[in-house]
Amino acid sequence: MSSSTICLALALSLTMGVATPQDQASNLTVSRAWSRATAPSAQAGAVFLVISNSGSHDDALRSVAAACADTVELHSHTMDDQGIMHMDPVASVAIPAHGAVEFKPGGLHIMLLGLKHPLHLGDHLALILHFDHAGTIPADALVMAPDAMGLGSGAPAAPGARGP
Ligand SMILES: [Cu+2]
Repeated sequence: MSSSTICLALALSLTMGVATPQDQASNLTVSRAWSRATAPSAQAGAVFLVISNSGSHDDALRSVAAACADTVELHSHTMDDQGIMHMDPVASVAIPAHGAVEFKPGGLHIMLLGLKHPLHLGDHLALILHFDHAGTIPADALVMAPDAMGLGSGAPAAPGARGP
């Protein structure tokens, strides 16, 4: 087998998200991925999701790729002294062992920059998440209404309806 053949095989397996020989891969679960519909002229969008780590090793989300955007960044939201929200790029997001991290409006989010087309209600966005240890994991984000606050609702969750 030539080295170029090996390269191609590796690239293909990475694309398909199966280049994860370690059993750590099965410890991460990406769920409840969603986004918001954008205005026709919008240049940016955001994706929210939940990453659970059932394993005993910490991992970290390093980057995300999305076919619908030129650039994808990991962002956090912080409030300054004046009560004004700011978005800040973060280099990676730690996914602690036996823990879960929720990306949600007003908090961590996956920022889509340079949208190639508007995001329409009901669209599905194909994402590929790259983790330090688990390798690549694909995700499918459902586009919700522009004012949606979570998957399956166009309104804020009812009081007491907290997830697990
Ligand atoms: Cu952002």
